[in-house]
Amino acid sequence: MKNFLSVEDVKDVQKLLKKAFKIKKNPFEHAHLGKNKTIGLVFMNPSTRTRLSTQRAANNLGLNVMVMNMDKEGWALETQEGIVMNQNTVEHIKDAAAVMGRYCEIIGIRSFPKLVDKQEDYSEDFFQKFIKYAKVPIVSLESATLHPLQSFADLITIEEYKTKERPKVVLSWAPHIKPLPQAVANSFSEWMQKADVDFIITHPQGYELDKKYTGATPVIHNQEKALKNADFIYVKNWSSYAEYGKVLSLDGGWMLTNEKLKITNNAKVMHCLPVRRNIELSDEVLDSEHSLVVEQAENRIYACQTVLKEILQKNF
Ligand code: SN0
Repeated sequence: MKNFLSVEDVKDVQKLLKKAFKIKKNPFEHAHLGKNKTIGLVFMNPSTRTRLSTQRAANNLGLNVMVMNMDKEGWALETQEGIVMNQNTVEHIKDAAAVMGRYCEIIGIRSFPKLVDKQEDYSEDFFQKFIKYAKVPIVSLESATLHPLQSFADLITIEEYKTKERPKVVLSWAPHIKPLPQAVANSFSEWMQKADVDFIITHPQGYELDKKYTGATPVIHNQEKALKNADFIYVKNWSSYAEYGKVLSLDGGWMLTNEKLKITNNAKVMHCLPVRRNIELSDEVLDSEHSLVVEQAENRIYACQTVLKEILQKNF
């Protein structure tokens, strides 16, 4: 693996999954692989699970970790080419990325979309420039459009908890008070299409995701119909892609409740966290046996460790 930005960077998802289970069973098998090597984690936005699980994964491989909260402690970065920097940005990404590439063997980056200009966000300009100038492998810690380490952890979790060969997995939109990225939903859709599952998406009209990521996945606007016989329900809010970055619905009827779980196949409920309780998901579901949110979060370590190990071993 040169970079890990999307499921497209993975040659064989099933093989990678097997490697993740091996690592989970024996997390310190490669404790010296990262000796004398350093991973830098660059955050342009907040993070809890991604930050901690990546540090833990790196530690398990013997890597040194440097964390840069660029949004709070770094110089404001300019991304435009040829610009006269007489405004608020202090340093050009080409200079900052080039320097970080000399300090680190691997760099992880989190950079959310601004949710104003679709073209700008979906071009992944920030990541592309970092790759170009840092010249070391780049791992996405959530980009404007995708969150592959989350999706890989989600796949590991589904594999662990499935009770049949080919479970039904439903991505169900949930309400939220503010506009959120489409990244988690885009990414989950990409990974589910490479998994041995029956995958469908349910959301209100106007919340269609970019077809580039959902492909031929069926979309049902009636949530109740979609949830019928579901084995896994992945709950997530995202803002509109068509009316870019807008909140089109605040309909509380889309929140998952125990009542709605009755029509499922005793479904397990997933969410990447952080979750707005009693807006996206009810307490009764989150605090019940149905919830897998903590298990998912734990698997973030093994998803990340598998990817870092592959990069260190130059296995891609
Ligand atoms: C991010 C998102 O992409 O939806 C990160 C998820 C891993 N979530 C948020 O920004 C939640 C913010 C909030 O106010 O609830």
